[in-house]
Amino acid sequence: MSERYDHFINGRHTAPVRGGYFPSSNPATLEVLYEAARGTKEDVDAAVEAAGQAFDNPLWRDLSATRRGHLLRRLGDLVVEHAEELARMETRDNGKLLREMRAQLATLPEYLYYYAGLADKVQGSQIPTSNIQVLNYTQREPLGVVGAITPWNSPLTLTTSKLAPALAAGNTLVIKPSEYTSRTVLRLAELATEAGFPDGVVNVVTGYGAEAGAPLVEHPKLAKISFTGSTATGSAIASSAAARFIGCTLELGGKSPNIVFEDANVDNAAMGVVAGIFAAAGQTCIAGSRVFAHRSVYDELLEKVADRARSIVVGDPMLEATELGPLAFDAQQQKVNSYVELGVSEGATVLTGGRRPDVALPGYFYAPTVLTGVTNDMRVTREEIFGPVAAVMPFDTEEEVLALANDTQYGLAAGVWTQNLSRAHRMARRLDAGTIWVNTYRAMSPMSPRQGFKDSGVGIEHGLESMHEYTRLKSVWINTDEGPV
Ligand code: TXE
Repeated sequence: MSERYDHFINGRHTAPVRGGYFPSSNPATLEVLYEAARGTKEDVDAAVEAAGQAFDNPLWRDLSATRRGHLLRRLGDLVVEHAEELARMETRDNGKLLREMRAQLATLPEYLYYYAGLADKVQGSQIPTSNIQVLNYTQREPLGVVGAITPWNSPLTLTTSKLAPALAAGNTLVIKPSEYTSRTVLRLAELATEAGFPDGVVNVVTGYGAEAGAPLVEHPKLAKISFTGSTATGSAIASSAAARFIGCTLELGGKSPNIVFEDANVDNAAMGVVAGIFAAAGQTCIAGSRVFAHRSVYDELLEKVADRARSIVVGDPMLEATELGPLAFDAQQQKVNSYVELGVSEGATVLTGGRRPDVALPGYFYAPTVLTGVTNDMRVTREEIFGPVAAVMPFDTEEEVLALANDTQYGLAAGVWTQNLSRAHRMARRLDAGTIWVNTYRAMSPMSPRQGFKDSGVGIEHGLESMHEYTRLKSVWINTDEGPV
């Protein structure tokens, strides 16, 4: 009998009102790991109610911002203390490499410490209006109950990117993690209680998108929704939020270009291309899935990337030697495979990969795949595959590659490999994406704001700017004179 986990509402493990549970399994071994509560509207109502009461509770409402920061710092310390436990838990849940998870757990506390430090530095200002008798100042206030809906590819990091600024700003939270990865987010909520956050400040309702996510988005008492996931679901959430005039922050899909110029260090670029697309088995929103190589270095780059792709050790994500784990679930494997087949039917050539590799474990493994003979107008270069599939295309001029790189519905990130400083700046200016990397890929910090352009998102995550996403601005006018003004 596998373990069973309830919702976490008002500081307590809470059984689902309708009594349902659903299984969650290990994508490497296919064994059922645990059952999680199958949340419904009734559970969401209870969680939002608890979060609403916690928001009005003087224990939280009147806590100084400095003290809120202190609680976040304690949560960061607890994450450090439980790092190995959390890393193993998440690897079992979504198949991410244990060593990748250990690296994530090394930086995760930084998010909590960073926003802990910002908590008491978000302030308003005094405005020098033309009427000197009137004092006008602004203040930033928390919004209220924030809903956070998060995906399965990096549950802890992507949830913390929302939780840390939302709590630092004084809000309360109801989190709906992905149905594929409930466990670590539940554990994070337990640790928040252990850190001293009052009951009801952090709540988690587990379950499916339509059954638990949708009622959360539609809840009339929700002040804001923050979502990371697919562009299709994000669009539905944005419509619902807009209809009720509540704010939403959306971090959505991508089809990021990774561009290698003729003046690049090709060895470094090849490593950057490999890390860009094969890290986390390509299941990252920032995956560099469209690789553009200048025709003069195209063959050399392709050979280096394909050689490395063939040598990548695919297998058990728990093992130190493994370089690529499984895809996170069945539908992901089917999706990746059907995109590769579609590419071939559109005229692409599979240079390497394109199949399940020989791995003793029964899980959803997929070999690192390189497609050539593709053009920027095929579905494999336009739609997010979300798997270890790189489409490599040659180009001749800077103008041409700029046009190709920007010719996409997405605008999350872009990589540029060049040793020409002017070109680096020119590309950074003209690429239509929220994050630009030059001679590196994937660099990230809680301090550095990230915005998805075009269909890749709305609003900003990370950095000081993200704090503002979780506050509202009030303007106060006070007559400082005895008489009327
Ligand atoms: O996404 P969903 P899925 C992309 C990626 C992937 C595809 C499908 O291409 O292959 O999306 O993944 C909740 N109301 N990304 O199906 O549906 C759901 O329960 C409210 C890119 O997992 O967007 C989960 O918690 N919530 C991405 C979360 O939304 C709903 C990361 C994400 O699920 C809902 C993940 C609804 N109607 C997938 N329907 C990235 N940007 O990194 C679903 N959910």
